[in-house]
Amino acid sequence: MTLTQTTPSVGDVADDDLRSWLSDMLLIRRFEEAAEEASLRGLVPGGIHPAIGQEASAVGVARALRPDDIVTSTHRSHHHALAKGLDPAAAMAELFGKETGTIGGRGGSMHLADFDKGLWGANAIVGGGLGLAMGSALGAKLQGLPRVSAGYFGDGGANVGRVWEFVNLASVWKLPLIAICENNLYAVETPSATVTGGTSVADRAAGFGVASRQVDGQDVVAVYEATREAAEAARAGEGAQFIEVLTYRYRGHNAGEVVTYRTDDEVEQWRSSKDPIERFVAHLTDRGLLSSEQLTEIEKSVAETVDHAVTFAEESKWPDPSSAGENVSEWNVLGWSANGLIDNDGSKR
Ligand SMILES: Cc1ncc(C[n+]2csc(CCOP(=O)(O)OP(=O)(O)O)c2C)c(N)n1
Ligand SMILES: [Mg+2]
Repeated sequence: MTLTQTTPSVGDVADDDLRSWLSDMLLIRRFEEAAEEASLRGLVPGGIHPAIGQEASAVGVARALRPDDIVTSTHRSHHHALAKGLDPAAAMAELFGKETGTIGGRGGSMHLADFDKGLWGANAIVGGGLGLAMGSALGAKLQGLPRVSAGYFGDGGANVGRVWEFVNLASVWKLPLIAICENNLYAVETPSATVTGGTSVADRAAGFGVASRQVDGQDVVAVYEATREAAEAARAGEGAQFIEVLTYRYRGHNAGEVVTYRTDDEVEQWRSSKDPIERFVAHLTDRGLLSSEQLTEIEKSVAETVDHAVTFAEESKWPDPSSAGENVSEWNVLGWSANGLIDNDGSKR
């Protein structure tokens, strides 16, 4: 297990691309703020889990992957989705449950997906998304496809058994899987330190025989470098990879949560000393790659995109209730029995 803490160089990334990383992180922050406001106004059925503070974890990973690589996400999904290239207006409309959403308003915040963009779904089952990524990695290996699959889960996910079943088999079968633990220190109101044995999640993963790294998740460049190294190894047939991303969510578990389990000082400490956007702005500015005019331009463009996304979502129509059964199952079955499938008319298959 290696710890990447300092900001390494990204010499081979074009200056424009680096500025677009910043643009993506700002887009995520403004999108989340707007989604949170909409949620508190009652416009988002089911509520949301904002990822404000975790922007670098999404952008550093997505930018180190190829567009046709696969990402699977968690209940806290908006940052992963936007970083993977989902259209912000369609993503916002999905949160609002509208027919113009990425999956027609049927899934909402915890089921954002766009197969064309390589987002094989957010997943509300803690630890479940990693299983989808593992299946995608197995498929790629069986079909001889060059893609890698990255599956996110949280520090809470790191304490459920299924996560380690996925990591173990991906290790044994040498699958092109990158398992990414987004350790934001809390699972709802439970501090990770009070329920997590061992020295670190990354060390725990190393015990399964996968190459494992722990990275400063508030440093987009460090996240990018760790993911690039993992993706190269996985693509080269070296087998499953693991990254523990050390990060922090500024908001409560879900929008509107009354936070009683940590202090305002703790949040302020992270925000004032480690904010991923402020750090990257400083990094680009110090290297002479970002002027204040360019930053203003990026902020303006992001604000327009998010304003448009909210207006689009609000003005879009609800899905037609009569279409509720479409795309649900090609078998149109009512359920399973011990003897096989049961059709809607009650007959067995
Ligand atoms: C199998 C399962 N158990 C419990 C829950 C309820 N639940 C939703 S989010 C969550 C905590 C997840 O914490 P973590 O994995 O650290 O992710 P974070 O919310 O910090 O991003 C829990 C227990 C669930 N969705 N699925
Ligand atoms: Mg957590």
